[in-house]
Amino acid sequence: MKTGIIGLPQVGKTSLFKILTRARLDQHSHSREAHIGVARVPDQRLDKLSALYSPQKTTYATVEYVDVAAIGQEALKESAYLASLRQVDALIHVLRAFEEEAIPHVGPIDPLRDIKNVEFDMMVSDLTQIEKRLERLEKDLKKQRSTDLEHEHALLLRSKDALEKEQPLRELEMTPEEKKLIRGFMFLSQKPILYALNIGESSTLGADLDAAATRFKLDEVARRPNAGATAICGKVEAELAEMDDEEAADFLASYGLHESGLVRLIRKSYELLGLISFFTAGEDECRAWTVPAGSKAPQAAGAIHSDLEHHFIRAETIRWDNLLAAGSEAAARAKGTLRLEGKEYIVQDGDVLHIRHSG
Ligand SMILES: Nc1nc2c(ncn2[C@@H]2O[C@H](COP(=O)(O)OP(=O)(O)OP(=O)(O)O)[C@@H](O)[C@H]2O)c(=O)[nH]1
Ligand SMILES: [Mg+2]
Repeated sequence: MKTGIIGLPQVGKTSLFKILTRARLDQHSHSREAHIGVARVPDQRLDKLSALYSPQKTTYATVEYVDVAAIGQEALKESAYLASLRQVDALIHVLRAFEEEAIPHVGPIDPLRDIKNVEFDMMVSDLTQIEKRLERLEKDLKKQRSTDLEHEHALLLRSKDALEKEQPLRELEMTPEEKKLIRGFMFLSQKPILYALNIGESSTLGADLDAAATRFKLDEVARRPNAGATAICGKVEAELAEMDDEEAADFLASYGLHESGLVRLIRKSYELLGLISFFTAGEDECRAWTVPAGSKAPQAAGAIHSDLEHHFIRAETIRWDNLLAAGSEAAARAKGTLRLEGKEYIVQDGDVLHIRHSG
């Protein structure tokens, strides 16, 4: 699962990517080639489990980010650019919301205008692709009727209709079969999107971050299907990235923050991908595992090891906070908060699982 970092020129995409992934990039590289990096998903639940077990190793979930070059009508006509953008599963749209004379921007600071413009360009790109495909399909359908082709044709017409009304495809309701039918097109406007306001530094940053979406009028777009909004301050995050944990905590407190905007952004982009975490806890390792929301217990077991999925019998299951409250698995079993779940159990975010298997 990859999340692409997109946005207009010079809005802070690469800065955000570097802080997210702690990657060192060549400052002068301006190639269209995308940079890929991995970020750890911070998780206080896992930290607390680790404090209980003192394992040799603590392993966090991860998300992959891709820093794609600035988006625009011209870039979207380049096949290499389009290809790297289409490949991602979700988008973070970085929006210029900081004031800085020295760094040019297209007109005054107006994130909602930027959202609309970038959205429009992505929809035009999808529409072009749909029109090309429809032309072919209609030729083929004249030669030979087939239900598959007819379904595709109907769905593409519906998509075209939406796009012509300036409705991105992520807002269109589709059955899982329909989604599968058009998955191959990797439409840009179909990808879930997180709007990330890059706001300026201030002494009241905590309150400013919380108020940013409303201040910049993003509440409405953030409520739409498969969309969300968050705010960060790239400048402060860059400074935080250089500090050790204690220093960072003091620094955050001085801004009235208890967690960095970056932590929130990572968590939101993880949710946007439709992912949840479950844990395994023991003295060797405490670990967060990633599965799509709605996964059943054997599928979760399979995330750990495919053998565990094939030989799955049951999962000893307890919510992370109930385990902490009990103090140990044995105590939880005695209290009755540790349950045995079978093959149909839908794993919940924050479950601690112990897989029983016959392998
Ligand atoms: N004041 C301020 N400057 C920032 C912030 N974030 C980034 N910048 C500056 O903005 C300039 C562009 O930052 P980049 O991260 O390279 O932006 P980009 O979106 O990757 O730019 P392109 O890839 O060229 O489109 C740099 O000079 C950064 O130092 C911020 O939060 N506040
Ligand atoms: Mg860049």
